[in-house]
Amino acid sequence: MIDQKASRDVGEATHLGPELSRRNLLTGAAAFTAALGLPIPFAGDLPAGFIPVALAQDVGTLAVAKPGLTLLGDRPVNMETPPHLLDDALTPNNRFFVRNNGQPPIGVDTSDDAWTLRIDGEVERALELTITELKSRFATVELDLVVECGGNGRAFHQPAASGNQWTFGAVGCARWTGVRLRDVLQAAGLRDTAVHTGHYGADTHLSGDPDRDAISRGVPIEKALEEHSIIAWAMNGEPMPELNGHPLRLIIPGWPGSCSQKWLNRIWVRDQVHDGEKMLGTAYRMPAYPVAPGTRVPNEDMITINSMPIKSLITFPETGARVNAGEPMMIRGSAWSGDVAVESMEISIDFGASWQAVEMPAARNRYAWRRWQAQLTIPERGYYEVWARATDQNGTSQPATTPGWNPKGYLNNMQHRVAVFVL
Ligand SMILES: Nc1nc2c(c(=O)[nH]1)N[C@H]1C(S)=C(S)[C@@H](COP(=O)(O)O)O[C@H]1N2
Ligand SMILES: [Mo]
Repeated sequence: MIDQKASRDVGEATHLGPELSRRNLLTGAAAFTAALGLPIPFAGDLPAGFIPVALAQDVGTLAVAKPGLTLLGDRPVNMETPPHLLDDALTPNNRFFVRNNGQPPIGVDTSDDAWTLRIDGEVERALELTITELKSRFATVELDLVVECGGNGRAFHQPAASGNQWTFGAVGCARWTGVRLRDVLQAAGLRDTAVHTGHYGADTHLSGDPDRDAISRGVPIEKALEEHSIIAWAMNGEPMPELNGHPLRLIIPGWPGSCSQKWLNRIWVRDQVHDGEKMLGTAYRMPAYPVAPGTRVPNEDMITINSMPIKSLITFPETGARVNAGEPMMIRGSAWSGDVAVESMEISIDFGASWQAVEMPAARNRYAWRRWQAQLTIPERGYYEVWARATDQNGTSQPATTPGWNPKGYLNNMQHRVAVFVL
């Protein structure tokens, strides 16, 4: 199931070979269990120094917990979902991509009474809430929300941009259960000076230095108060996978996934734009003006990404599909966007020369992706491509190829194409 090239890259990237690199990552039965996604009934009998063979073999570590995902790296763990595995209205937990900047917390008590979230800074009264208190003090909401990494599509930037070489699959849509962030902020009482949030999680910096954060981003207070910004403890009706932030995370939909802090344990309400890890420099920032590919852009000309662009995927069929001429075939996919909602969806089978609108029912709530489908019959034998393009309510559509090169390769919302062999 695991992409062989991805597995090889893991070894190369760490210069240790798969076994050693995995040993760095995984220590103790709890970590093995998290990686495997299953309990190990005989864990106590596993000799010291042994790692489960399922993790030692040349399959991606942790990909055991998420079969079929492409492992981009294992320290930190990053894995994306091939588009054809995103063919559900709600992305199953074991198919939801993983983007880690540091090492997930291990050996920490994540029970509802033990885990705490602190709200402090520009508030009338700082709060320290357990998950039990979050659940009892605030109204529970259940929302279908997309999380997409700002670097999704980076792999297609030329010259190459450094960072994980995401293709199309650093995105998913799940049903999240939690409370509105605004309810919690209002319980703490926002002062007039509150302008921005700063998010903190329990994962650790790759260097092991406890004084450094793996990532600490934030959003303007208006976005934090938006009714779809939530603090979630469950994903598709189940506890979140460890890798996706168990036991508590933010979901700030429509904005880069990096705003949606995992393993959330503190929100610092700030009187200035948050300056935490990966808020400044080139991180999640774009040049303020279009630049020629490869240009060095001074830091003062970089602006932080907020709303994500209009985008869509073809999730069925898988690229390379074979069909018989004259036989009807289904085409399906998803469309989503940031703060400007999705308006319409079209597909093309003539390399973009002409487009036909497809059926796309409304989603359950704003910031969910919208599933679309069409039936196609291609009469003549040959090589075809299905191209898909979504348009938002401002009339902005997806470009045919990678738009606006930028130093870190963000915001690539080019059209998705799949190959279809008509026989
Ligand atoms: N604590 C913490 N939160 C985090 C991250 C992280 O490394 N640590 N990565 C962020 C980034 S860059 C993205 S794109 C999303 C990915 O969420 P997922 O791994 O559940 O798909 O989590 C965000 N939240
Ligand atoms: Mo990200």
